[in-house]
Amino acid sequence: MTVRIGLIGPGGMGQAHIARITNVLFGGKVVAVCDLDLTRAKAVAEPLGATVYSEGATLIGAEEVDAIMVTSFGPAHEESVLAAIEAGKPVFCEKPLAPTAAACLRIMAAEEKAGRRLVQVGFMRRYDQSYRQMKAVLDSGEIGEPLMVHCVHRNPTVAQTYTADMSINDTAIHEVDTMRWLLDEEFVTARVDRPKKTRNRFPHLQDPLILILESESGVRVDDEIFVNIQYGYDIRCEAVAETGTVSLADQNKIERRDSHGHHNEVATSHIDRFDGAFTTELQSWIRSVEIGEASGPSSWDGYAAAVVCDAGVKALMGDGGTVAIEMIDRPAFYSNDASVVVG
Ligand code: ISE
Repeated sequence: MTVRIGLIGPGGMGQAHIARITNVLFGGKVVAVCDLDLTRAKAVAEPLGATVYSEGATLIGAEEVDAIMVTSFGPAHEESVLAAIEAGKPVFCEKPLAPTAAACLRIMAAEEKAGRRLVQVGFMRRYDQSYRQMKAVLDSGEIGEPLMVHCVHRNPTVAQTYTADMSINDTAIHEVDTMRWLLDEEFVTARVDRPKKTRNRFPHLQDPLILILESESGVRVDDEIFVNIQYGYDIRCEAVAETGTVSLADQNKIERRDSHGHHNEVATSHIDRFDGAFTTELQSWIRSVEIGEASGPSSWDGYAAAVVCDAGVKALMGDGGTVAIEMIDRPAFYSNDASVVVG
């Protein structure tokens, strides 16, 4: 069976997903594309022979579409995801599931009413080989209990439209999800430290910043977010446990030695750095649609990340104090969420 996919919002991420589905993955085909900008929708759809839609609801209802991908602007996600659930169609939604916890709760309520999991959220780091190996080491217990995790998330630069809160709810949200998954527990407090600001790029940003999270059992996670570091896309993570540490190894693809010295390549973007993770993530989603069994990050994960990010944004905008994170108990409907990769 070929899963016939309708994609809403063919911006940079959407186009990268389309290229991957078309050129790399098996079992899926993009048959419909929707964008308010019809010129862009046509430019993306034509080479695929896909149908162009200007209304998300019409694409979602189309008989030719089996499953939906939502890669539009975050605030537009809720409407599309709710419509897909209403139509009983599986939906892959890029992060964030929705920008507020309240919107994520509405999605969870709709999915629960539908009676089966239909939503997978695009937290691709769970599919990254190195993070998966880190998790296997921690889960084995061989280096004891994790006590601290030091994370670094650096982007070369961001657009002028990137607002101050996005350092948390668009960028740090990846560590929020990955750390919940890695440690298998929730966070209870958030705090933000504000180092000296870079002179590069925008005064409206606190760049860099350090988000500090504490988990239920007291594990301390610090996350350096620096979105205008200039030199490349650099992701680091070290977990410190009772009798050892485990960290992401350098992701460089080549090492060069010459008369100028010893150089490594640095990734340039998330699409580059997480290439393998995106491939596994989307292949896994297509497979889950084929077999009718949703897996991977769920609406609950989307909600939990949104709650932590809301607290992080409050801490960033506040006076430097610690903000309590309060979330609902995990509903039984989501208790069997597997962090497994299908296929
Ligand atoms: C972007 O939306 C992503 O998802 C990237 O992974 C992240 O590094 C970047 O900061 C975000 O803006």
